[in-house]
Amino acid sequence: MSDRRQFLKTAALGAAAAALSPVAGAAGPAGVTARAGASVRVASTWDFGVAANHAAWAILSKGGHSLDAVEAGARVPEADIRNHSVGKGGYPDRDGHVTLDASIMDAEMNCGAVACLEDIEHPVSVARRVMERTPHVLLVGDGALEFALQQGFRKTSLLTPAAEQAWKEWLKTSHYKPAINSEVRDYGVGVPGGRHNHDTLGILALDAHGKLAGACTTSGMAWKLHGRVGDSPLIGAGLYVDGEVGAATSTGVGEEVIRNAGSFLVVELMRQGRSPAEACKEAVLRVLRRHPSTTRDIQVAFLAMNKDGEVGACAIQPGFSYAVCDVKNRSALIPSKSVFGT
Ligand code: SD4
Repeated sequence: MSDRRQFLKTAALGAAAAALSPVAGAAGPAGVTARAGASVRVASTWDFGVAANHAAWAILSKGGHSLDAVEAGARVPEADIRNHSVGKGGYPDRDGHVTLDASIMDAEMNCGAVACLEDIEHPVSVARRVMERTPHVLLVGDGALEFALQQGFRKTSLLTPAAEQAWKEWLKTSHYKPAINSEVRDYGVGVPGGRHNHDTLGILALDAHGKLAGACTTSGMAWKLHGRVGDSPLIGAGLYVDGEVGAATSTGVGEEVIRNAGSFLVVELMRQGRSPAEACKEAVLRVLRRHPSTTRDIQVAFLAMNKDGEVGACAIQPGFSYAVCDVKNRSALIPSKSVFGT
């Protein structure tokens, strides 16, 4: 834990300046020249976003497309069984089912999503197939599974022994109590505390062709009611991309993001001239203002990137961090500003 804190601190010091502003006339990676004023860059939510960014950067750095990059990035935590909030290894719902939500969107309003998908390890890739191979945007439950199998995805059990054990522990009390920033305490440190809530990988990228894309993937809230769908697969809530303006994604308690159309709001605020950080802050304040008594004790955070590659974020509570990767710094992990804290 202390190593992680130290890393976060030093990475932030070294990276903040480079990562947060666009590089004027940036030379793109691998000989591809980026649009003047734009920065080829990928940003992801939470500390597990660092590894996701590396996978995305492997594509962006060769001049590849942002849509491929965000899909590749999202697949990293989806396959990591130590991560109990995304993909395989995610904590199940109240009935013991691991149900996954994911979405993907490009700069031209093409988008696809799946919700409450079971037995498929990479929901983000199914979401992309929905986008590219159907006339629809969102498939749910059994229909999404049937579609995934038709598309050649293989069925696999998502409930790992560790997640099953945690669920059985929870069943002893069956007391659902969301905890703030559970992954900060839970992920990678083997401490069972904080497992009563979940979070999400949201990833945004700008490629050397000047194109934005985003993806969002999660196993949703632990111990949720079967069939509960959060913000992550809902275009405009957990993810929104407008190639003329910017992209946004969210993490935290999805219900609050849905009722405020959070990611759409962040993009619209950027359209009105706000920076990514300002837009995220205003969206967080909107969540807080609407329901002050219920939202002050939960976590909701937004991460945004504008069309020039400038990145910003804001959260209700301290503890949210986001990872930024670009040509200058591949592993920056930046503590987000928050309303109740730094
Ligand atoms: C959701 N935002 O499903 C996602 C992840 C989560 O608490 O559960 N956050 O609401």
